[in-house]
Amino acid sequence: MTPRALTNITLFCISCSLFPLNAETDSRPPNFIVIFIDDMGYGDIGPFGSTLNRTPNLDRMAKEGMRLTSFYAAPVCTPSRAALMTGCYPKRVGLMYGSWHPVLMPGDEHGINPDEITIAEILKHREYATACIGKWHLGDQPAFLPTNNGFDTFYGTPYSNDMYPGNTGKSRNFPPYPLMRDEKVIGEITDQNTITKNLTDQALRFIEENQSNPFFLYMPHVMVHHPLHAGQEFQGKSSNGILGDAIEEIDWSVGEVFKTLKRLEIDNDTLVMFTSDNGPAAGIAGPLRGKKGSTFEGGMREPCIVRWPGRIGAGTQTDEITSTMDLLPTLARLAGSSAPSDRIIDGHDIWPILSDQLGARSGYEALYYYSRDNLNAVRSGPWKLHLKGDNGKPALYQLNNDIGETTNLIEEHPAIAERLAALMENARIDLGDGSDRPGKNVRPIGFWKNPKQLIPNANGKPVGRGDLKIDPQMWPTRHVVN
Ligand SMILES: [Ca+2]
Repeated sequence: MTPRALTNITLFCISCSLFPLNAETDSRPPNFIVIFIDDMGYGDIGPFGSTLNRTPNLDRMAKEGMRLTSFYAAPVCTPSRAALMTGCYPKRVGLMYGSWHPVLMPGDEHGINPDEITIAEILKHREYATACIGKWHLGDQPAFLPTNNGFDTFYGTPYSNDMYPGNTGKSRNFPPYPLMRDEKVIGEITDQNTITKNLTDQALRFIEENQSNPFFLYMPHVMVHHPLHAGQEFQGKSSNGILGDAIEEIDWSVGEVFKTLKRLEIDNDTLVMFTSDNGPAAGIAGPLRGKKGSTFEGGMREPCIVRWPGRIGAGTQTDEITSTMDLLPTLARLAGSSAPSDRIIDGHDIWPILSDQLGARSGYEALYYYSRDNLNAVRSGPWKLHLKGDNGKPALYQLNNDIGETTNLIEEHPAIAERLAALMENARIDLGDGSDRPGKNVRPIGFWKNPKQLIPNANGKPVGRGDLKIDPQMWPTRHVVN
């Protein structure tokens, strides 16, 4: 951690101590478990209407907790994880893109700026034990790894499971797929069939070891990103091919987490959130239009369930606009802390919504849909203006009546379209749009000089960069870490 980041944390922790703990956190602040699935769609699990995949543990979780039906992430992996960790739009923290690919690649010179304050850092300063068990994907150089960004421990993979030697598409020349503990490569993953089970075992062990102190377990599963795999007990068991097998194994994993919490009698002390990092790649978005990578709803609206017995009403749901960016301010508040006040945080404390307080409303006057560095759409209340709607032309959708974005109402409601267009202009000034509109409130991305792959390629050549041309102007400022 850099001295500047330490100072920032010290400053806001001094300020937290001026405030008494919330009633919610009276004696012991709650544990937090965030289960973040890769590439799972809005329609891929039972509580969100799937009849293809059997998800009994998630069905029960939804019956015992709250379903969030307008919960948003970013359209692809790296930006989505950046938003969750920092409480900010990926564009604000420079992570809307990898250096030469839509996401960070092995040995990328970019990563999360260590000066950003992550949710793990905030909880660490409230004496939480913190672990990241699964796929990180916010940079694989030393300063960018979880253990330098608020996590006591990291077990898992630094980036996506399709970045392995067998995937030769576009002459990528990927090195072996690393398995890491903290900052060390402890092996190469050659058999992805065991990955969900392995991560689950590690997570259960962490819960067990930290049962008597507050903990934050961030569990970004490697599945169900392609190549899809499932453990032997799940292979061929679903009616939906290998995707169904992999989803049913994820559901099993969720069930094991709850079993462990109950056995250790900390179920009532633990808030568990389950969601996905972007729309479906292989799965389905249910009633939504578009899939992974899209700024239609299917690319960014996620299935989301939050459960905390006795604190969050059983069988409740909300359609208020919420997002991965809300985790940081919400978990910080529940832990008796608060979001940093020395910088812009885009997320909102959604505890009033989760606890079903009368009249609790979304904090988003506008929610922005970025694809890479391009501002494509905005949502305000039920209305969404998509600049690249039908036939690539601007379209206005009323999502409460038309969740599938089928009917363009721009002719019927010009004043609403104009109001939303003005909101988009605010975002262009603040966050930017394309390389000619850099945005006045974007912060530097982390930059590591002369990055090294965690495992060199056997043929001695680096990872292939493909043919994507990216304008370096996209990052107006960089924080050189080394
Ligand atoms: Ca993903």
